[in-house]
Amino acid sequence: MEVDIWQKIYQKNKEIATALSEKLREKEILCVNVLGSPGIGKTSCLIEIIKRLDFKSYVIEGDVEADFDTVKLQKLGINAVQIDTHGACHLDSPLIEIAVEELSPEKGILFIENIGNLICPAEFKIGEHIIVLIVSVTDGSDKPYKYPLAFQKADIIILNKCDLLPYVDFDFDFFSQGVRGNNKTAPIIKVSAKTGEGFEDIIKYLEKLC
Ligand SMILES: Nc1nc2c(ncn2[C@@H]2O[C@H](COP(=O)(O)OP(=O)(O)OP(=O)(O)O)[C@@H](O)[C@H]2O)c(=O)[nH]1
Ligand SMILES: [Mg+2]
Repeated sequence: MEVDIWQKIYQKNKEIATALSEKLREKEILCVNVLGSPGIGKTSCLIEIIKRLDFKSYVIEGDVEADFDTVKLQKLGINAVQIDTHGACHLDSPLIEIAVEELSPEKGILFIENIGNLICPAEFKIGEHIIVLIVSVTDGSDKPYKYPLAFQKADIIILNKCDLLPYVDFDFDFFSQGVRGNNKTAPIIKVSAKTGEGFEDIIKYLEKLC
């Protein structure tokens, strides 16, 4: 019985996500689901990406509580809305449907910063066309081995905080072997949202999809 209810929830979420993704595609909006652990620089990377993009950008910010990230983006003139889940560890497609209505995005790119977590957000489709996974050199190089699903689902992997490489033990070869064990194709792009290094390749990648 319990399994049945979960299957129904997953199925309903998937149906809404598929319809939303089609609707956004029809409006020529690329929907990007941004995954990553808490504090690895999701919002900082989004700011660096959006300021370099030629396309109109929108952000749906997901957090458990608080709206600091949305306020930060709005102060920079970025069109952003906040979803607080008040405890839930991932966003789902009915929540995104409501936020999209509030944002009323036009042709361009809609980024959705999912809840900081490497597990549940990877399990729920939310209307995205692509998944961007952001990881940080401060997380340690073993994350692809410990949290395989997020790495399997990623279309592109951004390795952030590379300015800190001289100060942390991060083994890039071990990390990339772990990524390739899960995902043969996603590009791995090294960046620093602090220095702005590395973002050109992400812009090229996204602009090709628009
Ligand atoms: N040194 C360094 N610090 C960074 C970099 N990117 C982000 N930070 C810092 O890391 C902290 C967290 O950055 P955020 O962008 O808020 O991270 P987040 O993943 O959006 O965090 P949550 O939304 O709370 O999960 C802030 O103090 C940033 O200034 C980077 O490339 N290098
Ligand atoms: Mg954030």
